[in-house]
Amino acid sequence: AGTGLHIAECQKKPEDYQKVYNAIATKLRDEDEYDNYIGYGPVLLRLAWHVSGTFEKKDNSGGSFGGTYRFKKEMEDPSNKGLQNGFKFLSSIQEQFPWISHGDLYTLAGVTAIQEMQGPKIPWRAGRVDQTEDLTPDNGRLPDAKGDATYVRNFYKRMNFEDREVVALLGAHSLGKTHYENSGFEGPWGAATNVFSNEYFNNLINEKWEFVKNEAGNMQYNSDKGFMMLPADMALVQDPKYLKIVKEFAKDQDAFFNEFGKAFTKLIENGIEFPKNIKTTVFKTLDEQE
Ligand code: ZEM
Repeated sequence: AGTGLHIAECQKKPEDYQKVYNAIATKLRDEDEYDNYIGYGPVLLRLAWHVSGTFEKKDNSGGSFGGTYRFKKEMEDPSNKGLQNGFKFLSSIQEQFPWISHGDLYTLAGVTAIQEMQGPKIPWRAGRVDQTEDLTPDNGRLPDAKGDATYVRNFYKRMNFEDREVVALLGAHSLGKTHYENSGFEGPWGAATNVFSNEYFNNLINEKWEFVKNEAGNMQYNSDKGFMMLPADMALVQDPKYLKIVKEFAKDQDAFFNEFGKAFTKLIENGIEFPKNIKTTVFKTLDEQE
């Protein structure tokens, strides 16, 4: 069902959102033992991507605006397995700042995670408005890890992304790991699982990959250093147009950070119209405030 125009509304000031940022960032530091000391950064980033990645441009349904992840159907989407940990992490933040909408909270948490893991600055705008449960998108809108290059390219057309943006967004896979219990895949993509970098692109082209059946019966690429790639990751080296961009980002971290920042902002704002009175906020990291 079409859901019409999504126009952002916002009464708060940038300082109010910086307070939310700081509360999330402080909790990230305090609860650093999560997932064998990876911390909550990666799972919060994945949550922000999945609440946004349901967007369908044809009828402007899904996406981050309505905060519908909080409803059972979306939270229990098999594609969202494991993200409940991010949701639980945010429940105390939601209690502390009851005025923030769910869509604003999820996307702001993703921005906080990226910046606190030393990633690029992500300009952020407030004003998403909670929608009712009937507007929760159906399951099945998030991408399949088994997809090839044609699948990945086609998938991201639904959200208006082109090759360079897609390759940049997938660079987030240098963070965190896959877990059997969530996705049927296992292992990290690289060594630095909670520091934002272009390691993913270097590993894609430099590691020796072997395509093997894992213990859950799924095919994944493993390297002798203990890293992994999903079939959808390997699509980026199998397709010549993607490969060219992978090579560029492997050499040039600034180019990657720059493209990732733009693409991520687009991802979390897809389908939303922001009136002129809503200012863009660039948050200070905790380090910058010390
Ligand atoms: Zn992911 N992703 N992703 N991704 N992702 C996983 C984990 C993480 C795909 C995918 O199948 C999977 C983007 C795009 C795509 C992150 C960020 C972003 C996992 C493992 C899978 C299977 C889940 C598990 O087992 O816990 C596919 C097919 C994608 C596109 C084609 C984009 C875009 C992202 C952000 C911009 C992150 C940070 C993780 C790690 C989560 C964690 O808990 O460690």
